[in-house]
Amino acid sequence: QPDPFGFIGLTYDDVMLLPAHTDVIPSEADTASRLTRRIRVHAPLLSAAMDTVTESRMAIAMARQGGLGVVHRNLSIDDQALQVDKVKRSESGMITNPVTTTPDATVAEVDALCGQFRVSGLPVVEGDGRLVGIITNRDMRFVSRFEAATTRVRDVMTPAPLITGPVGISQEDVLALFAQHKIEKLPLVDDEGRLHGLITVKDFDKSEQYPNATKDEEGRLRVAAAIGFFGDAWDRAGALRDAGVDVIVVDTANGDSRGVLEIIARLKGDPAFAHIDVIGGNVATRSGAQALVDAGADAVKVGVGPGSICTTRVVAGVGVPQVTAVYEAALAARAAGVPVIADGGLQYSGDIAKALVAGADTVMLGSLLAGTDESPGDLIFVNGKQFKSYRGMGSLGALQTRGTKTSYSRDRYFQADVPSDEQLIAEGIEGQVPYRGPVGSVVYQLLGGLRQSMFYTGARTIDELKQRGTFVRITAAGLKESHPHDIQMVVEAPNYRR
Ligand code: RVP
Repeated sequence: QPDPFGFIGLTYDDVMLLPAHTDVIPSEADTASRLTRRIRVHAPLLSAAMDTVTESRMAIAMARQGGLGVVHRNLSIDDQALQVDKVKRSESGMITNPVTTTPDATVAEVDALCGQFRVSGLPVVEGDGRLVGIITNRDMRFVSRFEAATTRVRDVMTPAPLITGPVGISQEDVLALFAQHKIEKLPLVDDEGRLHGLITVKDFDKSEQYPNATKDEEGRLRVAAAIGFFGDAWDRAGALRDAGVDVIVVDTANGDSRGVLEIIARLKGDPAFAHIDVIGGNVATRSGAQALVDAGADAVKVGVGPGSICTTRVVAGVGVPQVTAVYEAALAARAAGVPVIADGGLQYSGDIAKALVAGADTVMLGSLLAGTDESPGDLIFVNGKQFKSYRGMGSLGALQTRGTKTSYSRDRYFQADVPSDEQLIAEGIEGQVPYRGPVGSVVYQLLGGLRQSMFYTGARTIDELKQRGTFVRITAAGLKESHPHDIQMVVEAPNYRR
């Protein structure tokens, strides 16, 4: 590089979007965008693969809102696959592989399964898969907790013959059966009476409630999950595939490295993974993005050091301010038709449009979502105010072995070989963020902010925003002017916190 200091890195607070002539009002703006080569989303938002951000509850909420959740990998393979499974079963046109019970199971066991999968009842099948009854809340209501451990399903279930439908039944016929028989669950059976699926009234209601949800061809919510490249990563990918994952994210702090590129190429070359899109990351340069594209990635994730909990830029002195990183990466990715994900560093809704204009197609959020009801972890009370824990996956807490579980975030920072906890080099911190209520209202504000950006720049679609959007660089004085100033805030705004 002839003049290393001529190349300036800019981030969100260094730039603003220029207003432009507009014929669009915010409510007309369409926020749909490309997530990967094959998948589109109505909301260009992903929840981060972090153990204080995304497990099944967050992934379900994000997909319902039109975005996508990436289940973190600081879990055993089985636990992570279970999280994916929960999302795939949560809401669908038809549940193809419903959780079932047997006549000999106890009511207590059914109760536990219902809690685990957040369902209100289970079909009852014999060993050969024949449907012999159904057990729901209604059947269990009068079994006391004391009796539940000894009461058998066969004694309280609603026994066959039940109202059932044939495999391949139409939506209209399903609705007619629900209405005619006042039932809430319709098991689908074949000619021999074997269970092949289940349709619930709740899922029909949800489809109306969340028309923009991110769904697969079968009407199930989509979900992504993170893997590494080291140790049992290949087994993890297989288990996630078997659980029905839609997208695998090869999730590391330095995507332009041999192990990462190899596992992406291997996944893309294996017919058993042909239906799954693979996201690679993270990178922060044009050549890094090119390497991921060449390895076959279906989307490139960008961000080295912008995260609110990240200390990579101070510990290692490495990184690129995020707007420049996204811009540079997009130069390589766009030419190949590969979408870009801007990961980390977003503080306000306005940063979403800045990321998209810089070259991203979607953004990934950690701190903005960590304070919601759907993130893992309990509320913390400090001086009467409510918070939730949020920590970097490179923080000591996340890197250290927890209980009997190995910490998988070590290989995210290429420290899988470090023999003891004392020798770990952290690249993140642990903290807490203000409680923000349900994800639905946070996403509403974020998308609302994005629609305002689209109105100000005259963009009806995200494509138009990316084409029309232009930046102006600002100074520290400009940034100060941008925020509320010379006033003491007395009322909290839903979309602004200092
Ligand atoms: P933020 O939204 O600014 O909180 O950033 C979230 C992102 O930060 C994650 O998606 C991930 O890329 C990155 N991260 C996670 N852990 C760490 C770390 O410990 N350094 N960084």
